[in-house]
Amino acid sequence: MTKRKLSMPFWCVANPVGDPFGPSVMDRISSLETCDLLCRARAERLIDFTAAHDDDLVAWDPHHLEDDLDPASPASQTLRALKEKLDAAELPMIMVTCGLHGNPVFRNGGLTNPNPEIRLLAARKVMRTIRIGNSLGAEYLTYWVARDGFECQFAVPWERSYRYLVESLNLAESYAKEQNGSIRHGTIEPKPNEPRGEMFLPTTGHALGLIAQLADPSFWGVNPEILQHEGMTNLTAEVAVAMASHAKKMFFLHLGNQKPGQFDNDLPTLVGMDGVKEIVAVFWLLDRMGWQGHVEFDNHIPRTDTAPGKENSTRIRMDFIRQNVENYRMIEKKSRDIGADPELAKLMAGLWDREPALAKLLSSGDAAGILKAGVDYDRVNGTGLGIARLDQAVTRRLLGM
Ligand code: GLO
Ligand code: MG
Repeated sequence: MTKRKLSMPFWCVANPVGDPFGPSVMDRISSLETCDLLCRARAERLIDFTAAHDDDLVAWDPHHLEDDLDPASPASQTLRALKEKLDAAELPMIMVTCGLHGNPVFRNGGLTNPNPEIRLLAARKVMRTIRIGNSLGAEYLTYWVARDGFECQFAVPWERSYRYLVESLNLAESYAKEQNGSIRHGTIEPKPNEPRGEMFLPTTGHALGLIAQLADPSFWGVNPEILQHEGMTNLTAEVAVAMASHAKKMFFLHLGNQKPGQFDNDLPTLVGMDGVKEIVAVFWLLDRMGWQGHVEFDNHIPRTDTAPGKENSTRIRMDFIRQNVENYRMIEKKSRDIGADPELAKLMAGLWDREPALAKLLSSGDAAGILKAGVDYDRVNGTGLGIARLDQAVTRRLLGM
């Protein structure tokens, strides 16, 4: 099986890592400096792609909403310099996403903001992001639900909010097609809460449900963020990725680590209290399902591991990229070893591959045949399954024993 392709976004590497209780520790770096670090990671063959918010690349000036169309603007100049660096390093920008969470004007939402003036600003910012993405060769436009949400339920025009979401995503899709550039698909990234108390697309299931209401569902897919976003409300990543991948809607995924039920931990891959078994299971099942997409890291350096100063700024950030990749490759190896293990395969077959003729009959939908088939209820009901033995055998391999 080939190694999965990996993407490291600008925002993860540039993040100077503050939290709501304390300021950033790391020195801030510019988009061109971030690009240099990513190009180094490409030269070391760590990553295959990168991704960015519009804001990670160039500042947004609400008084010049189409500054990217002026070749002499600072934004255009920076974008050209970034493109040169990425091209020289052979590092494709695979995804762009519009930051609708940072600028304070979007504090009550972007696409669903009840104020049409702010929705107009959001629409123009998304359109500019599409043009920026095309200029850099991006394939995907991602919509993360961000501040489209609420804290007070009576402050939401419920009969309009999902319409606003549908209209805005339809506009993004039709504008992307009209531009006829490199962006060919959109993805929706759900999240239950943070930065808002509640968000309009809390889970992968909600995002898939919304896609069915859009003008061109074939344009849209999802990029669940695991283990973080589903895990924050104690849902399991396995279910999210299996359902999205079964629907052929999981174009890529976001990866990091999370203790279930907590705030958005955004810990690097495999780092932290929990999640080893779950994440190995995710990639084991995605291999079983034949999922072909790429993995994009979405996490940040733990604040404990940051330090100020120029030399730290480069070394710690490069180490962060390396650790994410090394840890992902550990998961990839372990999940594939588990998938290829003959003893486990036998235990699984014992659970799944009983009565093949009957399984075939049920799949056929042949109602008359199904009505005629017999089952020995007492025998079936009188047999325990031994699932704990299978689980123990997996755990033994995870612990390397
Ligand atoms: C935050 C999200 C965020 C998005 C990014 C891309 O919780 O994971 O990082 O992935 O804005 O749209
Ligand atoms: Mg994410």
